[in-house]
Amino acid sequence: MNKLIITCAISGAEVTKAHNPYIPYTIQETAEQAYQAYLAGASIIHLHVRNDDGSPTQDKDRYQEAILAILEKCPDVIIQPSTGGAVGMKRDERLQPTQLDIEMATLDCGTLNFGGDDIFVNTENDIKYFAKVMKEKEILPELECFEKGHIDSVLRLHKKGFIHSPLHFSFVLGVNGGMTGEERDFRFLRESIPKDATYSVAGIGRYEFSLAELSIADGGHVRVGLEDNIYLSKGVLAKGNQELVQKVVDIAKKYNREIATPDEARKILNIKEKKR
Ligand code: KMH
Ligand code: ZN
Repeated sequence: MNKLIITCAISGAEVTKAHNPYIPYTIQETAEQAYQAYLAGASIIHLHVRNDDGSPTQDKDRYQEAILAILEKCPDVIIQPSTGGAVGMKRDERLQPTQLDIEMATLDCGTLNFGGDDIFVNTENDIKYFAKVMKEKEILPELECFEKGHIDSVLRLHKKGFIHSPLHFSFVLGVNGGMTGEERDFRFLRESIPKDATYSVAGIGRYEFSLAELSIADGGHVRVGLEDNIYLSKGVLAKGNQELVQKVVDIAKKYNREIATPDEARKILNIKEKKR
C-alpha cells in the first residue's frame, strides 16, 4: 500500500491552554510542538497561529515568524497554513498567509453551524475567491469538507474550472453542526470522491482514532492534533501533539503502512516544487 501521510493540526483557533496546556501560543511553543510532531512522524503541519495571549490571528507577519521558526527546526516539513482562521474573520483577513511562500493551505468548502450561535461562513463566492488566489500562487488547496454537500460543491466547482487539480480532500468529521464520524459516514464520503483524488481524514474529538484507523486500512491519509482532539484516550489529556501522532504511527504498523517523509508526501500529493 502507499505510504501514509500524517498531518498534525497542532493548535487550531478555538482550543485553549485551559483545555490542554500543550496548546501552543508563542512562536517558540508553536515551533516546538511542530518539531515534536514532525519527529514523531508528521510530514505536514496544519498551522494556525496565536498571539502570545492565545487569541487567534491570521496576521501575515505572525505566520511568517512561526513558519521560519518551524523551518529552522525541521527544514523539509510541509507547512499548511489555515485560511479558515477563526469564526467571524473576513475573507482577506483569512487569506493573509497565502501571501507567503507556502506549498499548501486549507480551502474550506462550505458553510456550517459551529456550535452555539457560531456559523463558519464559506459562501460559494468565498470558495471561488480562495481557490483563485491559490491557483495563481500555485498553492495546493487542502479541500476541507465537513459534510457530503461540501464534496458535491467541490466537484461542481472543479468541473466549471473554479477549483484546480490535483484534488486533495480532507474529511473533517464530528464537528457539532457538521457530519458525524461514524464508519458509514466515512464510507459514504470515500465513495463520493473521484478515483484519482487523494484524501485525508480528520476526526474531531472521540472520532479521531477510529477514523484514522479506517483511513489507514483504506489507503487514505490522516490528520490528528490538538486542534481536533485533546485526549490521548478517554479522560487522558495528550501531553503534546507528538503523542497523538505516535498513536497513529502505532496503528499504521498494524496495517503495514509505512510513514511518508515530507518529500514522499510532496510526490503523493503532486505538490509543485518551489525554490526556497
Ligand atoms: N477554526 C475554524 C473556524 C481551517 O483551518 O481552514 C476553521 C478551521 C478550518 O479550522
Ligand atoms: Zn484548522
